[in-house]
Amino acid sequence: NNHRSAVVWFTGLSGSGKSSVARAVEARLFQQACRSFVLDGDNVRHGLCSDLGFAPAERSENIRRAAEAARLFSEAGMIVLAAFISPFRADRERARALLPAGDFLEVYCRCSVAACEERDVKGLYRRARAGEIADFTGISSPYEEPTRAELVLDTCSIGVEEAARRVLDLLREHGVI
Ligand code: GGZ
Repeated sequence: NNHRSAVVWFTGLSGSGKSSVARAVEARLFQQACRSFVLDGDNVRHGLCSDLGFAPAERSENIRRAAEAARLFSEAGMIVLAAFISPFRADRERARALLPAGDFLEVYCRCSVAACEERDVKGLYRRARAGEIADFTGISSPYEEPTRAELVLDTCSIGVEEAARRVLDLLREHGVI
């Protein structure tokens, strides 16, 4: 085997690039014959967590389930790329605690609300400002910045491919690949 298992946990605002970077990392890992799997709001909130909304307690439960799923995939030998806003520090710390020390790598996709809102790829910020979406992260629901992330990516200023390269460097530094 050419890699060990790990969970790369991407956190950041909606539109900060978490899923895009995770997908780019997945493509690079695939080229190197490493087995990885992306977990994100798109594939978790439609199934495993389809009963959950965005109130704080529901986000905590969403992250708890996502982290348990990440742990299972990692036990199956995969490099898990988990991309969730995961706005609460305590929830991320609980996710970290599920894994052996060194197997959970937190990556903060750091991009200001202003910049995410400026791009507003899906028009969600506009709808949140208009009061059409309640509890919207960065607008009407908090985001607690990481204090102990293994990597900070300034996704406002660096491109997706550069960000993915840095995540692969991180995986090398930690002996995952
Ligand atoms: C934040 C919301 C909300 C609210 C819907 N707040 O950019 P997107 O659209 O594609 O990704 C966001 C996704 C967030 O799901 P997560 O499971 O990552 O959130 S958490 O970790 O906080 O549980 C966004 C969309 O869902 N979305 N309503 N109110 N994002």
